[in-house]
Amino acid sequence: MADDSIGAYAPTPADRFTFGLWTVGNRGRDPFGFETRPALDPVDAVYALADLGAFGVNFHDDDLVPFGSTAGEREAIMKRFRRALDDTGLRVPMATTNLFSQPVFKEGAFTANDPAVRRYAVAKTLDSIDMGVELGASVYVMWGGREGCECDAAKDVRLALDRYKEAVDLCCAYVRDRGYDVRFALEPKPNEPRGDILLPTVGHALAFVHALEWPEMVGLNPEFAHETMSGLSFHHGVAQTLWAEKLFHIDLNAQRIGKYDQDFRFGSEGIRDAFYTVKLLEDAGWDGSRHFDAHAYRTESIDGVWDFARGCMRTYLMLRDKVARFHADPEIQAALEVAQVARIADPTSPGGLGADAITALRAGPHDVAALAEVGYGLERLDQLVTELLLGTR
Ligand code: GLT
Ligand code: MN
Ligand code: MN
Repeated sequence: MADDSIGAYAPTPADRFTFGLWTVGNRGRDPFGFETRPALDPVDAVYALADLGAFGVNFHDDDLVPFGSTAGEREAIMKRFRRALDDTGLRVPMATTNLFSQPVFKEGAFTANDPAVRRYAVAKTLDSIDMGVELGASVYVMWGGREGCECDAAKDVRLALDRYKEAVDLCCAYVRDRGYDVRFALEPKPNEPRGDILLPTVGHALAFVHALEWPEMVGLNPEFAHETMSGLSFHHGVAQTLWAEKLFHIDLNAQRIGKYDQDFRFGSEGIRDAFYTVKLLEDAGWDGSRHFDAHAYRTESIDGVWDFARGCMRTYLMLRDKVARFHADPEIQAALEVAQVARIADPTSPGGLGADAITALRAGPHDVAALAEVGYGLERLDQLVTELLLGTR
């Protein structure tokens, strides 16, 4: 590619980009077709990601140590993987458990009706936490893909939420007991693989966290595709998560409203929402990993997988550059002034919540006619953002 801006958008570990072993290792299988790519050795993934300038790699227990491995096999795999991490400096900031692939979880994991399945799911998670901690992870994602149902008659949702809480509380108790430096991040998703999944949106998950035994240990891992599948604004969801001080992790990818969970390369769809998401994270000075939970199109060979990974990071950096331009652009700044954007920081009741302040607020004066006449100039502001994104300013 003859593009001299490539160097300017080359990622470095300081950008904190991470990928899952299951993302670059995705083999292109879908509900209608088999794998189109060979398996990727996790060690090869580590070297390739480090070469591309990533900060870290995340995994499910079964991505790294195949399900059913013996203790000896586990040890050998961990040793070899750790050597690759040490060799490259790549980090493991997050780990998670696969509670969805094996048939035992077909009716649920933490919220399966059968207590024996639930006990196994918790035990598998505790083993997996040990593995994550061994490799340095301090964020533990919980995506409950199998928690939910198709047949509503077969699931008491209120009791299922009791069991969900119990499972998360058990994991927190274990981490406290071991003295691990680990926080949990719940990942909402509305559906797929289940007809309806429990904790379907950021809002549901935030409300759930406050019912837990140790709410301070549990936050969220919102995913672009998952909020967008529900027709919701991802960046609004992330903003509310930040507001609640619960943004413990983030899954960046791309998705069109109304489709299956596409998990596309970041920025390949919904570029405006992607821009506002980057703006939000950067303006907030959020210091977590920029994790890409996405995978290459099924059409791609391994070269295409690395094009995909490069593309995710490069688009983030280009959008970050657009954010800086947004703040530096005098016309955009003037339009923000017309829109009174900064004034939302002024309290509605400068006198506070006391009776006198409320009386003063009610007394006004309220010049309703004059207020109603004000124009906010949002057509101009929004067009300026379009022009910024299309590269004409
Ligand atoms: C799975 C899912 C993702 C989750 C991963 C973590 S696994 O690929 O589609 O959204 O983040 O369990
Ligand atoms: Mn997804
Ligand atoms: Mn995800």
